[in-house]
Amino acid sequence: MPHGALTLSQFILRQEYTHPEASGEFTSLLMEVALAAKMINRLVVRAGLVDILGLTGDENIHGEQVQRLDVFAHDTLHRILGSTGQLAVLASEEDEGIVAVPQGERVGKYVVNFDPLDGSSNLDANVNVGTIFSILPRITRKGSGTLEDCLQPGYRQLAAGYVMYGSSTMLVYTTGDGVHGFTFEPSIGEFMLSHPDIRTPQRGHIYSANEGNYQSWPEGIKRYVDWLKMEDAPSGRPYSGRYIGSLVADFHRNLLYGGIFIYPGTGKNPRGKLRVLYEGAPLAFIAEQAGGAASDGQRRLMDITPGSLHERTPLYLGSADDVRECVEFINNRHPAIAAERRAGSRTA
Ligand code: AHM
Ligand code: MG
Repeated sequence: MPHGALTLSQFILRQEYTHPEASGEFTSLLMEVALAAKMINRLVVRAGLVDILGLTGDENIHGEQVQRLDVFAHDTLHRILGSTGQLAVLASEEDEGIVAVPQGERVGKYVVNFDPLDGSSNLDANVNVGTIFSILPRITRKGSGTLEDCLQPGYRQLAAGYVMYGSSTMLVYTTGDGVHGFTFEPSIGEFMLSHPDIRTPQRGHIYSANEGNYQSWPEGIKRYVDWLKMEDAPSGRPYSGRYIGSLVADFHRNLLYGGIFIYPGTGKNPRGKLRVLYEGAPLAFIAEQAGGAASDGQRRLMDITPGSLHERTPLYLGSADDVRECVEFINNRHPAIAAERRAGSRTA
């Protein structure tokens, strides 16, 4: 169906119209996320000018203290979302504990967990970075929200999304009714619907992993990635390796083209590097809504209830067939392993 030139706010309002269960409060919360994204984008696109103009660093030209971009992103989201009156509590990668939100007369109904600027170590090289967010209903009933409100499994998410800042800045989100992508048009300051109802291919031909960690990967992952590199035209192997090292950018490319993102436990990070609450769960929700899948190797990622805010998880994320096969390798039950065993016993 042609969608014409729809802005994010027009699109969200139409969704509200066709899905009366979506409350106006919730809609405005999404709009506030978009507003914060525009403010973060404004600084991120100038990151290369830091040394010349002193936009971030220790002091700006006026002698004022200025912030690192990831701290700026955190503060912007905190300030904007915190003032909506709709939130019980926030959690952010940039803060050890939960982030309190002032409660007005009405009790805030929602919780937002976010990674304000993921991949920020890539900023100096002008590589895409992103904001990831996850919106949950609160569990506690009154007063300020608590840790319990933040520590919910991914399947309870009401919405999740990311903003990718780069050559063009995009906001991609789901409320459980498909995945929709918007491209920022700077001249009018609006996110425009550019990717309605994104579907990820059932199987891709790309794997994304930091192969520098190969030696300390679990055996199953080593075998899986070795297998992906073997020539086999019917199954589309060998796969192409593509790894930016910036989760939102790697995920976004694979969402559009198909493929699998792999970050297992390593020697340095035995439980994986990425965090359940504000990296794994929101991207898992988007992947599933686009027809893909996400797992920690044993469980559906969205079923994990983290025990702490910054809990890490192994992450296998992307096209459904690829994630399924990866999990089969991890658990020693992929048909290729059985075939290898049979071949081995014949030659023994
Ligand atoms: P960060 O939250 O400190 O920015 O780290 C997260 C980033 C992800 O964007 C990316 O997928 C991953 O770290 C890359 O890790 P590595 O450099 O170990 O490959
Ligand atoms: Mg991060």
